[in-house]
Amino acid sequence: MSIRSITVAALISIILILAGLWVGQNVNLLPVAASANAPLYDQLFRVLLSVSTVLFLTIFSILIFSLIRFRRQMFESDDGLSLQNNLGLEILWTAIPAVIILVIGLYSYDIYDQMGGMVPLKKADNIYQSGKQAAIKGLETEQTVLVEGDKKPQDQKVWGGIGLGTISTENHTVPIEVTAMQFAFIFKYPSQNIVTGELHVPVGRPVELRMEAKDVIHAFWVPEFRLKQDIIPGQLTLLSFTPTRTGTYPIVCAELCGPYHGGMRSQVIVDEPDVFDEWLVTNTPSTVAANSNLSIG
Ligand SMILES: [Cu+2]
Repeated sequence: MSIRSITVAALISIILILAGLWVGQNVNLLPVAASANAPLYDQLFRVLLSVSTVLFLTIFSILIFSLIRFRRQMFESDDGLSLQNNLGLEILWTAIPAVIILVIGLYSYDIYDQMGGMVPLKKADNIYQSGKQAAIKGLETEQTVLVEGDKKPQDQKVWGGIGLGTISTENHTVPIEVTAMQFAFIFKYPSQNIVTGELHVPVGRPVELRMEAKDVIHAFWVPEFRLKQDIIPGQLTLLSFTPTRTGTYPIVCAELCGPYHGGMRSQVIVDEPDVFDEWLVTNTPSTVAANSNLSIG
């Protein structure tokens, strides 16, 4: 190889990598990010998009260049050169994808781990249960706490389970029980005894979903939260998130669960904490409200 062709190859590589980085940073294919978990996911997505862009441009440039440069010339009828075996080239085109896949695999694992995906379900459920107890207790003792002033209980829990990795421990969690069935999601606020078809959550406060299915496998997916978790009959699953942006976002069933799967949708309404508290109070059944009409925060 001549110095000239090495220089040209190096220049083209630099341009391709810069183009990949530019696309990764500037092309946004994702919906708005509305949970504390989202930036982690988006970071991974940007890296994947950059790598894919470089590969796409490289492969298609070589393909199109070869189609034009090595095309059959007019009046040319004999076979092309018989070229076989280039060990160096074969090692190169095996090694490069192997390294790329290894790096992407390790990086994805790291992101999944940071999201709390590697924490065993049992441990995550213990966390949910203590959060639920705290919420119910909070309901009973809210008045006492108010009298005592701003003595905020310190939360020292260890977080786990999908989504839990990005949850802050400063606030009380909002425990919610989710039941999935053909073809609806039902949300229950255990401390308030509210049952509803659409999910209401406060912005900035950690939410924990404890999910079970009545019939077949479903999946709870909110694209704006960048989180998805299966809901399985007879097998409890958990999902945690902290909403960071008020608004109404779609909840989509992401597991083919029957003929009306495509219609299995709901919405999550992320409210300011005071609006959410008001919603809780307004919707608490009268028997519970008689005991206390205060929020689970
Ligand atoms: Cu479903």
